[in-house]
Amino acid sequence: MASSRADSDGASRLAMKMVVTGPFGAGKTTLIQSISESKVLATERSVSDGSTSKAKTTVAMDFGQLSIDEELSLSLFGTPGQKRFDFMWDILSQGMLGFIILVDVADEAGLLEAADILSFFRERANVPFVVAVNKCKRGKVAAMERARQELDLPAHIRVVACDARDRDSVKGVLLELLYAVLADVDASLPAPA
Ligand SMILES: Nc1nc2c(ncn2[C@@H]2O[C@H](COP(=O)(O)OP(=O)(O)OP(=O)(O)O)[C@@H](O)[C@H]2O)c(=O)[nH]1
Ligand SMILES: [Mg+2]
Repeated sequence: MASSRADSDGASRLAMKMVVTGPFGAGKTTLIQSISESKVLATERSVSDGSTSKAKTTVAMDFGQLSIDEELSLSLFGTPGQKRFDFMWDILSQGMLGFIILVDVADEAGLLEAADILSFFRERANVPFVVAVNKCKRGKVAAMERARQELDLPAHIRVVACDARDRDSVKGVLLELLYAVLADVDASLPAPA
């Protein structure tokens, strides 16, 4: 599941694979760029169909890294948002220990897409996930409630508000996910004899 390797600072840490997914334009690449300690490998291309004011979109993946402590680091894989690249969703979901689904609740079409994306990833792996809502113009609480409702989330699933452009805010989301993954690992360990 997780693999050991040398980080960019030369330290050998256990890397936990986490995926950042969500609809087109939600802010996945931005989120990874805000938090990654290494230069983000981003495969972005010009948006070709003229249907949006956004200049670039992810066509394969984003990759960034973050060290947690001396022993642990996170490998962050961002997915493309557009469904036509969903073969990459499949590839990137392999071996993930958890995922973040980033949603802009003001984007109605994006909300519908988010429900499909969430089903896709939940079907691929039974791993913990956190729902992050950003661009909360009408307030964080309302945005979090909307996401919980539209994605039909059970009470134990964490929903957090964030600004994907802000490092500390993104750190908060990743910590939520990390706690959920560690709790999951803990729960699956056999009880002491
Ligand atoms: N206000 C605000 N803007 C954001 C936030 N996150 C991203 N943006 C902006 O939203 C736009 C899209 O961000 P991207 O990071 O390209 O979104 P993406 O999800 O990677 O997009 P695709 O790869 O095309 O699916 C950019 O102009 C960002 O600056 C946020 O939390 N708040
Ligand atoms: Mg992107």
